[in-house]
Amino acid sequence: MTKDIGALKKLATQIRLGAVEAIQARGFGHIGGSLSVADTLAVLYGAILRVDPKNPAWPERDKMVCSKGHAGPAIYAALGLKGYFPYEEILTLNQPGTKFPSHCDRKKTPGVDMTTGSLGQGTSLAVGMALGDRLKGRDSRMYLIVGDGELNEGQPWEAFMFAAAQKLDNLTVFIDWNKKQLDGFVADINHPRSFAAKMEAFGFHTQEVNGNCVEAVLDAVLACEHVKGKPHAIVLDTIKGAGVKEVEETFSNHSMAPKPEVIARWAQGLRDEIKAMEGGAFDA
Ligand SMILES: Cc1ncc(C[n+]2csc(CCOP(=O)(O)OP(=O)(O)O)c2C)c(N)n1
Ligand SMILES: [Mg+2]
Repeated sequence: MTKDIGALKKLATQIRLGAVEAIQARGFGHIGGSLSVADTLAVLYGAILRVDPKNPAWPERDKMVCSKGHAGPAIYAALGLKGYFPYEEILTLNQPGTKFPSHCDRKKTPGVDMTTGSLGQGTSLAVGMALGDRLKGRDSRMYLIVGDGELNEGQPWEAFMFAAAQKLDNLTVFIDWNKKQLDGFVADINHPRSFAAKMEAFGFHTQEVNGNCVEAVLDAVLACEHVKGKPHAIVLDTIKGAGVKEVEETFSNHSMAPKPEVIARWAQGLRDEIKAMEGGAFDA
């Protein structure tokens, strides 16, 4: 665990590389929404989560639910780097018999706390898990990641209202505001207006930060520790595809099947970036 910003930046790039390599091995995958959350995953797995990779089911652990379950490739990279399983296994992404399906599955992957993929549902599950931890008297925190397009669904808003009514201050919701969903811009499909204003109105302690800056995300997560009696919302202002310029600049970057030589170039670019960085969250 580290609060060293350089180490967390490196970890975020390693997570990006893992997601890209896993998708490269399969030939296609959900690249845009995997890359946009890499910085948040680096902060969580590098600096925040009290977890034990040798004992993934430790009841007192902090939990992480990625309700936008299609970001599996980034989650698997983070878990592999954290030591839940040999990192190279993520290269079996979405192959028959794999432990790493395209969407997160808690019965298949050590370290995945909840099965997700049917958008909206992970929110209620995470809120229920956070309430369960409180009822059991556990000192565990729940970190929930939702997509901005996912918030087209009604279910998250029921869950958020309930979380605030229950004063679930052990819950932090990240909204990955990457401005795009599967088939276009969120603002063109079902304009959400301000997520921050909505979460505030729902009774959340709310912050909006640059979600592709590990320092900003870390500060926001740490600030939550000082606010009691309310659940927390962190709106992550991100870029879909963040960290791989050609993906950022591709309009349809939700799921991509790049030519082998193209994705090999993206992976090499990330490897070069990592090589140029000092230290690392898990190198210490
Ligand atoms: C209930 C449900 N409807 C539709 C889908 C298909 N689907 C998968 S990802 C996606 C778009 C999600 O957009 P967003 O939440 O913004 O994700 P991100 O931009 O982070 O990839 C859709 C419609 C689904 N998985 N679940
Ligand atoms: Mg989105």
